[in-house]
Amino acid sequence: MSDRIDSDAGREEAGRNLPPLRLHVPEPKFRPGDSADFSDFDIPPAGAQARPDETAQPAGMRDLAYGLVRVLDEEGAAVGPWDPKLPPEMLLKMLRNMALTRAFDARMFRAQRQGKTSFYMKSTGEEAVSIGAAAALASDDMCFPSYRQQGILIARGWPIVDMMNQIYSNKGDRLKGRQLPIMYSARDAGFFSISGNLTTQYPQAVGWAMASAARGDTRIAATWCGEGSTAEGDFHSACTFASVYRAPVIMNVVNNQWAISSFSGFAGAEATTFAARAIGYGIAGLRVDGNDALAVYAATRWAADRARANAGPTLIEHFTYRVEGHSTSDDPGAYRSADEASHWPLGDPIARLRKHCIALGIWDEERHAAMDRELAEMVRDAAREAEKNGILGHGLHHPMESMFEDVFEEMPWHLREQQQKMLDEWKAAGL
Ligand SMILES: Cc1ncc(C[n+]2csc(CCOP(=O)(O)OP(=O)(O)O)c2C)c(N)n1
Ligand SMILES: [Mg+2]
Repeated sequence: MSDRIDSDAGREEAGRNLPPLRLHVPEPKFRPGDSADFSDFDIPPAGAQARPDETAQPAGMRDLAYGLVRVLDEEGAAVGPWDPKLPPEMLLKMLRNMALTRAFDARMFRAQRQGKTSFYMKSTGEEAVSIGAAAALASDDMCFPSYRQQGILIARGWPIVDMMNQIYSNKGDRLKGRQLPIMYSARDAGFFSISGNLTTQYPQAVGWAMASAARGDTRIAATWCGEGSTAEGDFHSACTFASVYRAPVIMNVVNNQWAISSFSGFAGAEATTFAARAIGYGIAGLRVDGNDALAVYAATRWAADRARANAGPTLIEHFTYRVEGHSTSDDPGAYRSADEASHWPLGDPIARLRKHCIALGIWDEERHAAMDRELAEMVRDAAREAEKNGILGHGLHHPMESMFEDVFEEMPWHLREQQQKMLDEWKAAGL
């Protein structure tokens, strides 16, 4: 009792000379009108990071959570211990899948502007994150993506017409217009239904991975969220479960610097890296150049091998940049410098892999230009095909009354009543 009185008195005494408490409110370095300058970024040269054994203890690899695993150097050469030494056909496949993802994004963005769909989200500048990972995972590993990993579906050969049908919410949409455009779900592609509620996929992925291990299966799970989403509680509970049970899961944080209009500082980037979140949980943490498809591949492969060896989960931060707006509903010109994308020091992921392929003598500018033309035509043809099934506002959607179906095996009386009421009201309104 007397101790408490003493310490209270001491605080009152000291308080007279203390400055008022205040909060630190992060502020991005550049705002509209500023010219962006990233010259103070600490970017280690390609090949500089050590590559520990896949089964190494997390405590021995802390540096990797603060560095940047990079394979492609400025000249387009693949260097250092993380070079995955991929065969030419695989490099070209990854290059093509990244270019296809970009062509798909361009077409669907335009479709939204033309009023054919209500919503779209591009992944421009972040294509290496999903394409590099998809190439490194086994085709039956289970993916729990966020809304910016459409590249995984593309890399797994999912029909782009099917993706477009979902975006158009038309009669060809397997999800019957019940999901926001781009919130795909493709069980056969090992692509879990995307949820708009940020980071819910994290505990789901860890739970799936735990179930896979509990059954003695060999498949692992991988999940993705944005850097802003790491502020969600779900991120942290997922890390705890993954760490405790050494779940066979890869947890990817795509640090594209922005969470709609909030810069990464609001999720903690001023204090430390996102990969360093792993350290507190005793999880292996890798920080990777997310615009280097080979680094993404190598890190994912390392983490997948680790998970398959029962050596535990890995948290990978992909350091990248969101080149376009958050979604078609966003105007980044209102909150960030227009300069940022062009000054981004880690370049463009497609241009970097193209340069590598050209340096290897397996590719050239002419073939690349021809491929871009071919992919644009392919995407245009697919869009025409999908549009035959309907576009926004043209009535070619699943019957409205079907919205009451598929929740219960047998529709309960109150839903049947509501369904009938809706149909009666429409009839009365002459619809
Ligand atoms: C639980 C929850 N909170 C807020 C939102 C609104 N919201 C949608 S996307 C987004 C930003 C997410 O940013 P980040 O995690 O960095 O991913 P990015 O969009 O950059 O890929 C926010 C705040 C939401 N969908 N769900
Ligand atoms: Mg982000």
